[in-house]
Amino acid sequence: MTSIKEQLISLEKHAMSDLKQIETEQGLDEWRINYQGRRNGQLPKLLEELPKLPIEDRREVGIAANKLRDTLEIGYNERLQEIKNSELQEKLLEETIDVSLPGRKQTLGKLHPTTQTIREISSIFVNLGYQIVDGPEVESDYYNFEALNIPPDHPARDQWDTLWLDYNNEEGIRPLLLRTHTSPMQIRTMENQEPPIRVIVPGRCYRHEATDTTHESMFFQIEGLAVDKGITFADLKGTLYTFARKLFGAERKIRFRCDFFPFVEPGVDMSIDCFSCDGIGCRVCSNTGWIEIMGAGMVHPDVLKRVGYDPDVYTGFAFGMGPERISMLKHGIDDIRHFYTNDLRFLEQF
Ligand code: YSA
Repeated sequence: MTSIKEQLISLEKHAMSDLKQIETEQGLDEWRINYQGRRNGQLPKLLEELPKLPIEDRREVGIAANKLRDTLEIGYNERLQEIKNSELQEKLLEETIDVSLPGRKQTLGKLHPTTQTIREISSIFVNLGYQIVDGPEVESDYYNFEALNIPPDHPARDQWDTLWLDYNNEEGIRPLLLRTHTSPMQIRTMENQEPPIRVIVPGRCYRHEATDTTHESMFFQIEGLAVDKGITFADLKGTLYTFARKLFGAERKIRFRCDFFPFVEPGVDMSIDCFSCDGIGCRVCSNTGWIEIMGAGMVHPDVLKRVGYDPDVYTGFAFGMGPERISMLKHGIDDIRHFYTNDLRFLEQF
């Protein structure tokens, strides 16, 4: 039978070899209970044999047993520290940031193509001395039609299919509508200031349209108005020539043809020679060689009178264009509905 001393040596060997295999704090606690646990721990169990030894051996075995207890305790603490360190190491590794990875790309927003066109057009007029003004989208019948020489039942109202508002006007306020064009701002501007006037009015308009490739029920217009002493049709032509060449290129030819708008006299539509085919005729210009870009004219004397200006003293010109249509021409966009369907494949191209 092996002596207690030999058993202590063997116990130490096993305990220390087991200790090396332990990877967790829980495993370490189990190890401690196995070797040192008060009730069934291997060391206390072995020491139960101590009183049975001859008296002269007890002291020596007692010293060896105490030494082993210290060894196990030191081993336990060292291993605990190692485990804690390796857990920390793992945690640090988990939290490590790989600075060699490329940064996350920030997607920058862009201006909507209509806004880009409006800004481009506006800046040309601002450089010509025009101010940008804003006006209400909900208008009265008076400003949208009557003040512009379009009384009720005038056939010209048909051109502007109107969205009327269901508005209960107890005080007899004139009926409200969504403005069909930006021209009402001609009246509002003239009512509020004295000449000289040079303004442009970019803004939303609404028409009860069946939408198609060139018509939307909500679209933008840019109105222009210049009123002063001695303004003539030559000023209108010069201004609009300058604008069209700045926007479409210095080599563009310009054509004016008579057109009818009740609030101007004379009225014109302005076209540029097709920049796609240089006037030969192609799909962009419907084989005419010309592209119509706006309506314009000399402000009608009755309109001037209505806002309190003397038409014998003051004259002026006005114009109105659709920025989406201009954008379509510039970029070869074949359907106006692309502008407002929020399709990123379209929007990201601008
Ligand atoms: C004319 C003479 C002036 O002295 C001043 C302004 C004007 C323009 C006038 N108020 C007007 O609204 N004319 S318009 O009905 O021909 O529209 C002008 C432009 O708005 C068109 O050339 C087109 O570019 C755009 N537009 C009209 N209806 C549209 C539209 N764009 C998209 N969808 C629609 N439904």
